[in-house]
Amino acid sequence: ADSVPEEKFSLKEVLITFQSCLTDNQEILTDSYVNGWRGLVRFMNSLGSIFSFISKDAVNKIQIMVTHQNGENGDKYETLQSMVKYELDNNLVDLQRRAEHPESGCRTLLRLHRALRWLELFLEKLRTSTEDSKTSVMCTDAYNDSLAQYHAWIIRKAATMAFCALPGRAAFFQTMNVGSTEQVVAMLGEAMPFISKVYEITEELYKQHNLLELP
Ligand code: 1PZ
Repeated sequence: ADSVPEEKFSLKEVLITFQSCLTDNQEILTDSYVNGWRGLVRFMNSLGSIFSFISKDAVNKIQIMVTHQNGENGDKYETLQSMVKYELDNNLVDLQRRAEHPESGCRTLLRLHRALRWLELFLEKLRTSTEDSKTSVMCTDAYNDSLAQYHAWIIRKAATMAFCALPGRAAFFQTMNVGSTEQVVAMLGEAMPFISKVYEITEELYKQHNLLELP
């Protein structure tokens, strides 16, 4: 009788989580990063079950990161920078092919990092879109310019089909639960720089250590 109603949430809170990822010395807190992804998954689930094959994979990767964070050496996973150092120093990353460490924090986070680029592109398209813009087209374009290159044909096909089921722009903005179109656009304008910053810092970190192609 006392079932808790599904709490209404706003995408604003989710996007703001990415702001709290950044420390004063430009490191990225793993915990906030993973929390940001939890929020994105919740949002995606509210769009319908057709997206569940996508959210399942994201949940799986979130879970792998949580297992690292809760493990014996969890303190080494406090920031992405400390994770990279720890896993590389201790040979915990499969560099050539997946072998002893198929679930390293580095390779798992790289998948989320690549997806964050899709998010950045998609949100920017939404922010600058007009009334007659189609969410499915914006989503597909963002995908083709980012994640698609890392996905096998069959996944690209399934993803592209799922995008066609996205609600139209007006309904999509409502699902974000931020308010009027103007408020959505303003919120995106505020949140985007943080997402871009987090993306850039991670990209640079992975580049420095030659980790951008981890299997
Ligand atoms: C709003 C609509 C949602 C669109 C989401 C766009 C991303 C489409 C990704 C489709 C791929 C899902 C199937 C799983 C693929 C995995 O093979 C890859 C590589 O991992 P590996 O096989 O190497 O372990 N996984 C990924 O690329 C991570 C995908 C995470 C997607 C998270 C989307 C978050 C959406 C937020 C919504 C606002």
